[in-house]
Amino acid sequence: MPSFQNIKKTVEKEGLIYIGVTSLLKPIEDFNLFKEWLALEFHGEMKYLENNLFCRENPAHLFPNAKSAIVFGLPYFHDNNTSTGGESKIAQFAQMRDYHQVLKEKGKKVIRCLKLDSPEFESRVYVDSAPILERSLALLVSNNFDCFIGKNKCYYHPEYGSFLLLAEVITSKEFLNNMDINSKNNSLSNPSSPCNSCDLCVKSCPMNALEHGYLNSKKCVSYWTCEAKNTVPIEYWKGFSNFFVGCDVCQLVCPINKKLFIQNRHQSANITNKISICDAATISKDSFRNIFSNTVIFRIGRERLIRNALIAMKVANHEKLNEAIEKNKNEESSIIKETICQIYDYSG
Ligand code: B12
Ligand code: SF4
Ligand code: SF4
Repeated sequence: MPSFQNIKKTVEKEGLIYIGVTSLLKPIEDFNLFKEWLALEFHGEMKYLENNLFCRENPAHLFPNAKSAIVFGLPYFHDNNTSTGGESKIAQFAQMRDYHQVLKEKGKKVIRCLKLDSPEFESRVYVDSAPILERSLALLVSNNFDCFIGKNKCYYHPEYGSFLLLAEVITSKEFLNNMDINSKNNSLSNPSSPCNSCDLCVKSCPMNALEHGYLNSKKCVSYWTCEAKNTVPIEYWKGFSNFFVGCDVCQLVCPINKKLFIQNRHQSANITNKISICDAATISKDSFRNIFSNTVIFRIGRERLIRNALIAMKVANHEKLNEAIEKNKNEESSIIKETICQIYDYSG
């Protein structure tokens, strides 16, 4: 039987952070928060989030006999230039090898470790796209840590802050459940929560997207730059002044993260795509493939990268904007064409 120590060792050998393990006997209590968020329509066009709610309520429904979850994280803070002033940037999760690939590969090694002693059990690794409330699951297994959900809605680990990408192995193996979310002391109402005397993230969000205790995706720069499939309504453009792929503002301003940045830098060897907005706005198909094929930006696609970069250039009154528009004149993409039309309508 694999001991917790063996699993933890395998996770750590892969450069990951072991967060914990839990049995899936009970539904996830935060599911109510998720339902409220959907009811407020804060998910915007991400309609897929309405599907498979029964799995979000309890990952035990992901496959027959799923019994336990092992949760781990990939620390990824690497940019000590935390200033968000100056030229618009790419958020840190998009500056490294696609974390879905990294965590899937490493998760499979955790499964191999499980299989060594218990080959009869079925185990699957999930990152991001499955119907799992990953932050809630991480919080649920973090019973012994001083972990919490910040007002910026991110999951915080005491040593790595919020710059930690999450993944989980769900397995039919049963572990003894010693986790009880009700007995925990990590909610925002906890008198010792670091967020009680702070609301820097809420105040610093360029679009006031953190509202009613939730994140309203329809206002969030990360949503518009990474998820929006078509053109971006002009009213949301001003948020592109700090980031044009993803957004790290509400994490970078956080004093807890700032304290940890001094000690920890990760993933520096994997940075593949430092690129200026101007180069992004005029990128060729070949360069796009060469530079981004292993990053999350490849999922976003060239058209939307150009869309975002043109918007960021317009908002910044960039001196090379006309040059970039000229270079895109013959682009067939309707998103790029329509964005250029919007640029002429934009008055700031
Ligand atoms: C949809 C989505 C988005 C949307 C919506 C984000 C949001 N806050 O909901 C958009 C596109 C805006 C987005 C942006 C980002 N995302 Co995103 N996203 C997701 C996804 C796919 C689902 C999230 C979801 O269910 N949202 C619904 C709302 C209701 O959930 P929530 O706000 O996270 O709150 C949940 C818990 O935190 C808890 N909760 C909330 N408040 C409170 C309060 C208390 C007191 C307690 C106890 C619990 C609690 O209950 C809720 C229900 O589970 C997850 C992957 C996954 N499958 O979980 C990644 C995920 C949340 N994203 C992630 C990342 C890295 C980002 C970005 C940093 C990327 C970037 N740099 O641009 C930003 C951060 C924005 C932010 N401040 O949250 C990571 C977060 C890691 C972490 N340490 O928290 C995840 C987990 C992906 C991963 N596998 O690592 N994302
Ligand atoms: S900035 Fe302040 S309120 Fe926001 S998550 Fe960090 S400590 Fe909490
Ligand atoms: S990711 Fe950016 S836009 Fe979204 S809530 Fe945080 S600061 Fe606001």
